[in-house]
Amino acid sequence: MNVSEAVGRTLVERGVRQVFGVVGSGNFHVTNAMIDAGARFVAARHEGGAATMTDAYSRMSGEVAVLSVHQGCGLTNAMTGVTEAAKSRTPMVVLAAEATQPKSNFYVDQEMLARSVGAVPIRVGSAESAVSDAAAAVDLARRERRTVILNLPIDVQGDEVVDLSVPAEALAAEAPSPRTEDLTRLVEALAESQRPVFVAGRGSRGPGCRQALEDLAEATGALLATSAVAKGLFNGNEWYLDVSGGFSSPLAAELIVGADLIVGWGCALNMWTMRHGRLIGQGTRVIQVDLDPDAIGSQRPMAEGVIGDVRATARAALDRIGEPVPGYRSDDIRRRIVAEIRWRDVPYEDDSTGDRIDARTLSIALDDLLPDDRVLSIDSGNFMGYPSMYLSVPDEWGFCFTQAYQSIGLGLATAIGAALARPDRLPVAALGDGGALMSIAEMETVARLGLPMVVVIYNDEAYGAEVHHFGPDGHNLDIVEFPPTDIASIARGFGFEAVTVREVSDLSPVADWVSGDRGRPLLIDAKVTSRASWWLEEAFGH
Ligand SMILES: Cc1ncc(C[n+]2csc(CCOP(=O)(O)OP(=O)(O)O)c2C)c(N)n1
Repeated sequence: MNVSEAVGRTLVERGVRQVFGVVGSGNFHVTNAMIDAGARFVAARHEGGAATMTDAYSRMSGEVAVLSVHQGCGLTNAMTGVTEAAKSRTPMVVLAAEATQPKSNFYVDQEMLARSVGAVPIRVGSAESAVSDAAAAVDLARRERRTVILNLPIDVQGDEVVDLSVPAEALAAEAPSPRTEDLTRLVEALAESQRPVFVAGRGSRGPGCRQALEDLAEATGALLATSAVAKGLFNGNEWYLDVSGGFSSPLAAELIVGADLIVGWGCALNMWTMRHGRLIGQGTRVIQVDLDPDAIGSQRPMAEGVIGDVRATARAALDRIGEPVPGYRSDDIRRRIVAEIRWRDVPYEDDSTGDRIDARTLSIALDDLLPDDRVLSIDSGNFMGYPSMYLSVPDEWGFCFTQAYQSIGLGLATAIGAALARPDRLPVAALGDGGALMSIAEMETVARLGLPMVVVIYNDEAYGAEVHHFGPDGHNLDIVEFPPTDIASIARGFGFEAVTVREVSDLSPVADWVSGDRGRPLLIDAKVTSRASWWLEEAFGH
């Protein structure tokens, strides 16, 4: 067996079941070796798409997936998606063929590329180390939640591997228990607080975290919220305020600002989640519980830290808490949450024109039409809050938010990866026309895979975020506005069913599609009215 075959086989033996990629000469054999060993391969039409599919699949399945790319240009094409994954600490492996001779056309310094975006480079050094290098890439990704780039030099790929025995897996160290003094500080703060709010982030998506946090919140009278990436985590809990941040409904924002203690659980409490700090009231104490010491205070300098695993820390705190107290929970607040917490219950002035539909009205209508058991993926842009706020999701595995790099164009590939990770749910992709056209090649992938996906385009025929950023200052907007594009016709060309929507009544084919066999994906080209969204206004200039 040669190095390519041994590396492919080892990755699968280490637990990889899903590979995405674009195949060229340098990754042909290794990809086939993975398929021969039992992995499923999905060909994307652009490495950027493949990278984000791998990221979304890993996030929504909890497995380490692999992205397979050609040397040099295959990897550079993938780098935006790889950067998003690395910033999000997505455990995945980028299997990159590598030209090591600088005179090769395909040569770039792939190790430096990896480091520049926060991914971890590993190189398959020789035939002797090939198996252990491949195993180490999966172990590191899983153990430390890192995006690993496994470089596979062309000049070692054909060498004979003699010893195929795979080393034992280096297991993750036990999650650290919080230090006694930190735990005491947390417990005392909870005991002193009259109005605690828990904000759960990415680090709370793990097994048992929800229950541990709900139990502690119950005992301390805390209200519950999440960052956007953990949206849905506390669904069904009557004290869940939904997302903290730009997407917070007015009631959620009011109650978070009114807290006297905010505890971030595996949550950086960044500018989005805390609206640049405006969701933190005067004198509110802020505590962050996080495995990563570097996360403490990185976004909120005044935050106190507890280094520890979310579940273990919440459980340990509960053991020390005395009698349950009502805290922030009252009948009045319960009634208000029922009546006001959902965005669709917040009154708004519908600015639909008959020719164009208000994005809020569109989103509410879709929320009613589409089955609840869905996995929703969101691209970036001015529109992004509407699907995030008005379309409900069943739980934290029903919302895939690849926004750590704030790149447009990742939403469609996100939806493909999420769809494959959660085949039991209806995949929904919500995109702007700009992000959709940037990534449109992957519509072929959706159709080829026969995914029963709904793709919704919030089409304002512009880079709306830029229009609303620069428009108010009177700048010439020609460079960010576009003539109409008939995206429904383009989608039909790829094999979608498609509908153009200008008013709610145009959505009736969506109901037919939902009740039909969903044999082909559905694209909704919604011509929306456009207004500056407050969640982006907050970010302008950053
Ligand atoms: C890769 C990338 N290029 C450029 C930008 C800057 N940018 C942010 S939003 C946006 C416009 C997005 O347009 P669209 O997808 O139509 O959504 P809209 O803002 O109109 O709702 C652009 C160009 C970016 N974030 N990412």
